[in-house]
Amino acid sequence: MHEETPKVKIISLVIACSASLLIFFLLYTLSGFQKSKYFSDEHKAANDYGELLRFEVDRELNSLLFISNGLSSYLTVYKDELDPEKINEILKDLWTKAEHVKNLGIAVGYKLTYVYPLIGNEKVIEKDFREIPLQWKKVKLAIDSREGVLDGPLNLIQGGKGIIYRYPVFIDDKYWGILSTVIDTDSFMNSAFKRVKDKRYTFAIRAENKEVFYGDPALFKHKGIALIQSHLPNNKWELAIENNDLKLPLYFLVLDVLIPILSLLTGLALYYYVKERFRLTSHSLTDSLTNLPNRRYLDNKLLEASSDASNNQQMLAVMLIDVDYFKHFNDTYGHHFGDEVIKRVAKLLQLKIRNSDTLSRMGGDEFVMLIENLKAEKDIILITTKIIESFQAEQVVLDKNIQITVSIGVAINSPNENADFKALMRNADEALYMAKGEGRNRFKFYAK
Ligand code: GH3
Ligand code: MG
Repeated sequence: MHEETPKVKIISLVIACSASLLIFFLLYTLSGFQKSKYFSDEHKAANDYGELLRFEVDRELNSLLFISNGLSSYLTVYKDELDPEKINEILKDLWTKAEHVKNLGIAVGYKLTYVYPLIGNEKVIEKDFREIPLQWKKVKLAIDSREGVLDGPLNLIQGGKGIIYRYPVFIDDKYWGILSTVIDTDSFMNSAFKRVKDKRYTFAIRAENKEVFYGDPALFKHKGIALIQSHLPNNKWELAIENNDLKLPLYFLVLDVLIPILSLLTGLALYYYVKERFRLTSHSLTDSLTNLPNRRYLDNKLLEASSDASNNQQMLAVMLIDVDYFKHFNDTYGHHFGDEVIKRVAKLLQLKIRNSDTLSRMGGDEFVMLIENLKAEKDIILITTKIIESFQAEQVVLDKNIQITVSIGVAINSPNENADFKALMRNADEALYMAKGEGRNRFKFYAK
């Protein structure tokens, strides 16, 4: 394993990309969740405001509806002594006290008999409701249902717009007539909402026939508006409320930009971090000159191998291989040349190992070959002979023909004794010393 192999790059890239994407989706989902919470809170605020408006409409209307109740009671109680003058007096009194009322009318049967004030309303006097198709429907509904009916806003016969409250009067269970309270739409609306005006909201109201009579009709087509229904006597109005503050706060926009940047930066940092980790781990166990396992790796491996050998009663061999007169290469051709010689030695030794063997560089010109599960001593003789032989041919290193030889010290752990890797290393070193002493370019077995 060496630094910056394509494999390491790909693994680092995959880890970094996955983490980057994960962070992106996580942050994106979180921010989306926050956004929808923000919108839902704002929408709820608009809804609450709508409820307040509806309450104000109901409140303002109730006081007007009671006029009819009172008048109806009067007519029922004094049914036998009704006189036009008294009725007009009562209408005047009620009209003076009431706010937003354009006029009050009483139809005896179906014809409007009394109207107060008369001035400006002369046109309607003596009108028969059955001959006013636009109004008859609601008048009939009031009579049939025996309940008050709110009609409008609608165009009035006498001109202008108004909301009309019709209240049927039944005396002795027989239809007697109808009371009309004509309400000035603008005055009513302005009064109803004067206490609850709020610049943060825009609203509009439409009647049952979908005609918008208050506010901007386009509001009903806007997205994200709150819709509230106001239930009136036999009528329904619909309120559309828009939250003017419903603009995404700046920090959401900043987040939209920051999230991809943050995810990318995390990915990038992770890429270099993972690559560095790979480099460090591979470095800590690998010799950087030859890419062979280093002494640290070997120490662990020896520990493992000697315990395996003891447990399974197997033979274990340690070969210490040292280049002969290596200093000479350094001294003659320089340190760099010496390095190339070490690399060549590593390569030649690598050709001689099996998959189950471990070749490592101890440092300097010294290598260790660990041979596990050795079947017989003669096998090791075969390997060492082959190694010595492989160095007999001249080598070309950096355009120089040189002769490299090695000396080998071998220590074997027999299957019936507990393997002690420290002792093995010591013995192999002793054997190597002997090989050197006997003239080099040879192998020596440790003998007790
Ligand atoms: P001997 O036959 O007794 O082994 O003689 P030698 O000259 O090989 O002596 P020895 O093994 O003791 O010397 C190893 C030398 O290798 C000592 C040191 O200067 C040199 N050396 C150690 N590490 C490196 C290295 O990484 N590169 C190079 N070029 N030289 C190194
Ligand atoms: Mg040497």
